[in-house]
Amino acid sequence: MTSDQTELFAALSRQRIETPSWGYGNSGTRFKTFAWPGAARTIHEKLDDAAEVQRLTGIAPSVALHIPWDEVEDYTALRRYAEGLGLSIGAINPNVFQNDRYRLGSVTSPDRQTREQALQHLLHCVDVMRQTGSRDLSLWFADGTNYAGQDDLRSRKHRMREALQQVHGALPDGARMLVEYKLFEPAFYATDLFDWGAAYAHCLAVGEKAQVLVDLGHHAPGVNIEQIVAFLLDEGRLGGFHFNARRYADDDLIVGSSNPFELFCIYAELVAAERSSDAQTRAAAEGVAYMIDQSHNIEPKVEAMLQSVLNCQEAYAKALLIDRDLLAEAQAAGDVLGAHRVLTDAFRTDVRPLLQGWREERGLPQDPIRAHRESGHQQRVAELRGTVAGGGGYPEEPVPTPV
Ligand code: LRH
Ligand code: MN
Ligand code: MN
Repeated sequence: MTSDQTELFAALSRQRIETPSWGYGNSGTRFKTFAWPGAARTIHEKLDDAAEVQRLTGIAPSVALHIPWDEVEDYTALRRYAEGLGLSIGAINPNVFQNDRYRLGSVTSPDRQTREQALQHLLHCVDVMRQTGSRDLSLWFADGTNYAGQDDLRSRKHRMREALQQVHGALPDGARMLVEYKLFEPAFYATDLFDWGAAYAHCLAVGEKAQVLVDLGHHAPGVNIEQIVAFLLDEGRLGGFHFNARRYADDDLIVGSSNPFELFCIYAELVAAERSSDAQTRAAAEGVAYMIDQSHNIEPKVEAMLQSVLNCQEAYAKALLIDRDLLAEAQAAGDVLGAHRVLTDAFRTDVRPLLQGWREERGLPQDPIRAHRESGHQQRVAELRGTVAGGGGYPEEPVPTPV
C-alpha cells in the first residue's frame, strides 16, 4: 500500500456518522403513516437496528435519542444496553414541540409558565446527558409566529436568549449545546431561530459551549450550505450536522440522494479544515458531530439508514481525493475553470473500489447493502416485531417505552 493510501484508509477509519433513533421507527406525513413490517417500536429495538448498521458499516457507533420519544426510567441501564451492542448514546434531542401548551411557542412563548415548563424539560435532558454519557444537547425549537403582529419579535428574541443562557449554565464540563436553525415550519410567518446568523449570534452571546447545528434540510432553495459550513468552521462555531436531503420543504430524504454534489462540497470544506495548517481550525473540524436526521416514510428503515451512512462515506472519500496543491495553484493563478475541474475530477472519481478495499482490510462486508439483504435481519425483525402502526419517528404522543 502506498503512503497516500495508508493515509486515506486512516482518514476513512476515523469517519463517524451518528444515526437517529427516530429513523428506525415508523413515521409519516400528516397524510399517512405506513406501517413497515418489523419497524422498531421501542428504543431497545431502535438500538438493535442501529447495531446492525454499525456491524455492516463500521462507522456508525453512536445513536441520537429524542426525549420523550425515547424516554426510559433508567438511563444508565439504557447506556449499558447500548454498550452491550457496541454502541454509545449520542446527542440528546429535547422535544419542546409536542405539547398542547406550546401552541404559541415553548421557550419564546408569551406565557411565563409555558416557558418554565420548556426550560425544565431542557434541564431534564441535560440530566439525561449526564446519565448516558452524551456530549451534545441538540436544540431545535418549533417556536415562531404565524401572523404579523401576533407577538413582539424582539421580546421573543430576548426570551430565546434567556433560555439558551440558562441551559448553557447547566451544561457539565466537556458538554456542548448545538443550536439548530430552520427557515420555516411549523411557524410560517416568523421562526425564532430562522437562519445560521441568528443561531450564531445567540451562540456567541451565551458562551463557548454553544455551537451551531446545520441541518441540510433547513434552508431556502439556492442557499450555499458549504459556504455557511466554511464560515462557521473558521469561526470555530460549527457544532455539527443533521444530514438529510430535501426536494421542496421537508427534510427527511436520504442524504446525498438528490444532492450528491452539495454533500461532496460540504465534505470538501471539512477536509480542507481537517488539513489546515492552523491548529484551531483543525480542532474545530475534529469537534464536528456528523449526525443523520431522517425519518423514513416509505423505505425499509435499516436499509435506508445503511444507504445514508454509505452516501456520507462516499462523499468523504471523494473529498479526500481532491488534489489540494493543484487546487491552490489554480486558485492563485485565477484559473476559474481549472480550479473547478480539480474539484469535479475528485467528485467524478468512482470510489467504490477504494471503499471495497478499505472494507476488506477492516473485515467488513464489501457491499453492506447486499450483506444486509442476505442477512435475514429484515425477515427476522418482521417476524419478531410484526407490523405495527405508530411507535416510530414522529409519534403524535410520546410513546411509553417498556423497560
Ligand atoms: C426539525 C428537526 C429537528 C428535530 C427533528 C426530528 O425539523 O430537524 O432536528 O429534532 O427534525
Ligand atoms: Mn434536524
Ligand atoms: Mn428538520
